[in-house]
Amino acid sequence: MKPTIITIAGPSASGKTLFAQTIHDELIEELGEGGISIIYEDAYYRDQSHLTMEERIQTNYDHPDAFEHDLLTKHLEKLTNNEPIESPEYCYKTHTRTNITRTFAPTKIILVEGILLLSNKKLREQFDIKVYMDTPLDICLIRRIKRDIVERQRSVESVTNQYLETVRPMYYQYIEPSKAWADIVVTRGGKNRMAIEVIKAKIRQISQLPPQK
Ligand code: UZR
Ligand code: MG
Repeated sequence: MKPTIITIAGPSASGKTLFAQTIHDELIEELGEGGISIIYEDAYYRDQSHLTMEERIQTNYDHPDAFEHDLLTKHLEKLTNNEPIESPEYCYKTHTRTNITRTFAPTKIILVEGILLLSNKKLREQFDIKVYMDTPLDICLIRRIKRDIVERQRSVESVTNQYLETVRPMYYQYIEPSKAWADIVVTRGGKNRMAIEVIKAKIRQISQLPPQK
């Protein structure tokens, strides 16, 4: 059977990771070995090892060009053909790819989450189901300040500067318009229980598991 690829796109700190992780964790036992996995668009930020730290800090990480979408497209094509990939790893501290890659075997269901996945035509063609997290931007900003300080070692100053310089403008230029490509638009964030259940039910149906109440 060909893997089914489900994308979860939407603004930074909108709850994409939580949404994907929750679906994954709640289905992993039922689907068993090789059943479901997650790919992160973040892992496909470009290798910047040839740039100085100063240059790397100047990169606009909210622009489609910051990602190696061609590589991700190639990888999704391979997975669709049931072939394994060597998945890259990105380091937020050094702003570049690490030299570690992981062998990633195809699973029946593949969730792909990231901010700009619906902005790229070739990528869109790879997705069987397209979900967009339509969390209000002010909620995203609050979540992002908290998250980046705790998990990505940033200051309030650096998060708010980034927000004004790139996160907000690129949201209006690329992310928000990409919502038009979505099949399903999720409101209120990654804890939207009914949205989680709807996607889970669809996955059960695709995987030919009995429906649950
Ligand atoms: P999510 N990002 C960084 O801050 N540094 C990097 O080296 C690479 C990415 C941020 C990026 C984007 N932008 O908003 C966010 N900025 O990671 C996407 N500025 O990740 O969807 O998990 O929020
Ligand atoms: Mg995330």
